[in-house]
Amino acid sequence: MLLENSLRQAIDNNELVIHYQPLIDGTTGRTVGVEALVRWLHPERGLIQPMEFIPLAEETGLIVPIGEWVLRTACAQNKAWQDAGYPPVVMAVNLSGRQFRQPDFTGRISKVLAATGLAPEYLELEITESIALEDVEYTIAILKELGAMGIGIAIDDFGTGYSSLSYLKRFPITTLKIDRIFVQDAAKSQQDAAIISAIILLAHNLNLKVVAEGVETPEQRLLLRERHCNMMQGFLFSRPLPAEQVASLFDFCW
Ligand code: G
Ligand code: G
Ligand code: MN
Ligand code: NA
Repeated sequence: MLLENSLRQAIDNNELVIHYQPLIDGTTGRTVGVEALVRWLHPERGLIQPMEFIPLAEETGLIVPIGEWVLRTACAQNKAWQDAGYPPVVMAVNLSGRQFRQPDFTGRISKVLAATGLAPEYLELEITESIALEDVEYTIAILKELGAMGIGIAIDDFGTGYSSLSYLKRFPITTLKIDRIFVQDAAKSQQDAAIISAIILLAHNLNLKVVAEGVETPEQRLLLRERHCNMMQGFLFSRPLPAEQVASLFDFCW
C-alpha cells in the first residue's frame, strides 16, 4: 500500500513533527505541562493529522518505532527547554497499546531518560482505559515500575471507555484526563456538569490530579475552576504548536 510504504520511510526522511499543547494550572494560569502530539509532514500531501495515520501505524506495527521516536524527541525537547532556562514543564506523551506491551518496555523508557538527561518527574505517560484494561495484571506490574522510577501516569480520555472504577484503586496512576466530550457541553448541560464534578471529586479523593481536555470557552474554564480542576488544556489557551512557538508561552499567565 502506498501510504504504508511512505509511512515506513517517514521517520528516516524526517517527515514526522511534534506539536505541543500547553496544560494550564487551573489556579495560577501558568503552563505546567505540554502534551506531545505527532503530525506527519508529507512531501506531497502536506500536514497529515494523527487520526489519519495512527490507525494505519497501529495495524502495521509502525506505531512502535514512531512512538519511540516521539518519546525520545519529546524528552530531548523538554530537556533542551530546561537547559535554555525556561520554567520547567511536564512532558505528556501518548502511548499505544503495542508500545506499552513491548518486551522490556520500562527498560526502553529508562534508556530514553538516560540518553536525553530528562529527570523522570518531567515525563508523564498517557494510556487509555482500553489499553490499561486489556491485561490488568500486566498493567499493574508495569505501572508500578514506572511509578517507582518517578514517572507520572495519566489515564487519557477518561470516562469514554468501559470505566471500571474498581481499577482506579489498583492502578498506581497519578492523573485522570477528563475526555473533551464532557467538557464540550458542560456549561449548557447539567448532566455533563454533574459528570465533571463527579470525576473531579473521585480523582481528588483518590489523590489523583485531574486535567480537563478540550477547554474552548471562558464559561467552561470558570466552571472547571469552581470545581477545583487542577489543570486545563484546550483551544481557549492554545492549539498544539511547534516547539519554538510553544516555549514562548511558558512565561505567560492566562
Ligand atoms: O491533535 P490530535 O489530532 O493531535 O491527536 C489525535 C489523536 O492522536 C489523539 O487521540 C492522540 O492521543 C493521538 N496521538 C497523537 N500523537 C500521538 C503519539 O505520539 N502516539 C500515539 N499513540 N497517539 C498519538
Ligand atoms: O486523545 P488525546 O486526548 O490524546 O488527543 C488530544 C486531541 O484533542 C488532539 O487531537 C488535539 O488536537 C485535540 N484538542 C486539543 N484541544 C482541543 C480543543 O479545545 N477542542 C477540540 N475540539 N480538540 C482539541
Ligand atoms: Mn492524550
Ligand atoms: Na483525550
